[in-house]
Amino acid sequence: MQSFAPLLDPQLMFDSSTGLLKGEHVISESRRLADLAGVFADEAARSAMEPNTVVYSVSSTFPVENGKVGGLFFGCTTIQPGTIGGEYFMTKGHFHTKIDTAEFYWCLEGEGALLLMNESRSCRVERMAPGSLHYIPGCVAHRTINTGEKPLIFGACWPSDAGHNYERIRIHGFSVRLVKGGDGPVVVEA
Ligand code: S6P
Ligand code: ZN
Repeated sequence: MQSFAPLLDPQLMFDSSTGLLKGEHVISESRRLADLAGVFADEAARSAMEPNTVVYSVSSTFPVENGKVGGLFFGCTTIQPGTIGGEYFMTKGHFHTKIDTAEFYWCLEGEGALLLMNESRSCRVERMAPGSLHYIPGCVAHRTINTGEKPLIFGACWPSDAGHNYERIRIHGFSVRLVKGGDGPVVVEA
């Protein structure tokens, strides 16, 4: 019988115990309260909290050069549970620099919400739960929010030429926010 090369181990693994990717070309970084000035409505509450508190971590693999057309990047984000002045822990949120590039999010663990906002500042909020798959069209800003009591973990896949434009959200924000109500998350005008 002809013999073939043995099966190779996968180049990347998701470690559900840590929420991190493991393998080559993986970079992990955390966003702490100190990095999130101006993100939450209640800035006084944010600055009164322990600045080293990790709000979210992102573990991403960049198998091709950033900006290259035709490749894909993949990242796993873990957002810790918590609130600041009644507003849930969340990501900064961004448009893509190449604004018409899309992205997929796939929720792995926890409970949360995906806030989507188009260029006319019209918003839609999708519930995230294990298994929920979210298509983020081009020209739509996206932010994720942990509305649960446990870490929210999701995978994301986006084009390697998309880039991230944080400045537009830093200046203008999203037009809505998610706050903790008596019966769960409530969408309020920002
Ligand atoms: C990248 C993708 C995610 C986010 C991550 C953190 O296009 O949307 O990996 O980078 O969830 O959010 P943010 O808004 O701080 O980049
Ligand atoms: Zn994105």
